[in-house]
Amino acid sequence: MEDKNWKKDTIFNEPIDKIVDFTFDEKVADVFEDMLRRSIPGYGTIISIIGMLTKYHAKPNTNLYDLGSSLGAASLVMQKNVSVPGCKIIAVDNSLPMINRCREIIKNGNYPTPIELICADIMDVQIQNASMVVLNFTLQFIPVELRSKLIEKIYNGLLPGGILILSEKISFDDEDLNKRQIERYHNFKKFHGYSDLEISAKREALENVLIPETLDTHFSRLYRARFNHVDLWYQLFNFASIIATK
Ligand code: GEK
Repeated sequence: MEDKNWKKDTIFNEPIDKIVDFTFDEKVADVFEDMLRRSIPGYGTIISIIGMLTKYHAKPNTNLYDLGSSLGAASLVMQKNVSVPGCKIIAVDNSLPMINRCREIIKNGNYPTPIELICADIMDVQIQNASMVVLNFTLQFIPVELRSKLIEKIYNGLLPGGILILSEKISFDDEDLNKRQIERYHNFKKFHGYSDLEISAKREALENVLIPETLDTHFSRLYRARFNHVDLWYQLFNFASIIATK
């Protein structure tokens, strides 16, 4: 784990009478770097591989999308690694606190590829002329019945040979395996300083908001959308990332 001075996530540290559904508000945006690194196994690795993939897949004069961009970690690593001219990074999030903090974070970067920030629902954003699209732990927050529509829109907006990087929290059909992976994941969180109380409160708050699906469901949806290759490149416990190529 990197040793940075991020503000510590203590959002679920106190007993709360009634847990309300998780939202991406000001309080969350304020501690989000710390939260992601202590809550997503391998988050730092995934971000750095998004950078590596950018180097070899970004095509000149195309758009690179970061959908559900939060504080712009994926956008920034793409910006640093684009090695061709005429690209634009389009970062979209529907949380204004996230977009506002992201604007502060990206403002000092001195790179030739611009980042355009858009505060909008990713369901409403047009995808066009894209050589790369990143959905890094965002699809899981989209209502299940809208997910195929979004994946099809991304497919249509990608150029031939373009890639979608899809990272998700996943579930398993095998109940025992599912339980074991969740237990390992909770131990991961404990290992990184979250208490049992924080872990169970966060779990409850996310229950109606973050809906994980199995890898099979993701693969079928991506093939149905006509992606040529769907490759699992990363899995750690119940977190996974896929590269789908048009
Ligand atoms: C990262 N990708 O650091 N439209 C736009 N944004 C949305 C929507 C929507 N319909 N639903 C949720 N979001 C980032 C991490 S976090 C993952 C992504 C997590 C946004 C939401 O506001 C939040 O910023 C982001 O998706 C999910 O690489 O919190 O587990």
